[in-house]
Amino acid sequence: MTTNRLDRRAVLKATGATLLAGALAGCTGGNADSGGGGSGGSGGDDEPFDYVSDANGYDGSPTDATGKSAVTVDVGSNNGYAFGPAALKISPGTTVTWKWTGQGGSHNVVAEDGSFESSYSAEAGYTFEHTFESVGVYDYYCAPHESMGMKGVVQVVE
Ligand SMILES: [Cu+2]
Repeated sequence: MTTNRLDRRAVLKATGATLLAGALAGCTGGNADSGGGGSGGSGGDDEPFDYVSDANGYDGSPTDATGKSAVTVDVGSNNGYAFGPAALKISPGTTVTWKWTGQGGSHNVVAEDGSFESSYSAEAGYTFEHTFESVGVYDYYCAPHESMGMKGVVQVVE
């Protein structure tokens, strides 16, 4: 049993190294002088949650809140450096309210595509909201903690 546990840890370590190598490769990949935008774009519909695959608190499946008019996401959940839930599925017209827990210091909420951005706050109870009108996948992160895995995604589906 002890052996199995050690094996599992070894596998996890190896996986982490592979992910890191992939991320570094991705960075240098942008040097290609093809002139055009990346063929991958902002991620296909087939893998809308790729962005949060390494996000803190993401358990592999999004929270389904489709059909609700309002949803709340904790800012600073888990160990303080996570969005809770990290992945959310909603319907068009839903208002998402990010609510600061007060854990983990100063956070903000920044959309990758620039469609929304909050101020910084470290205060419990601080809120920021955005209403998602259009179908799509909206990746976002906390600027000071993005590299630590404080990332989230909202998928808007009909
Ligand atoms: Cu943060």
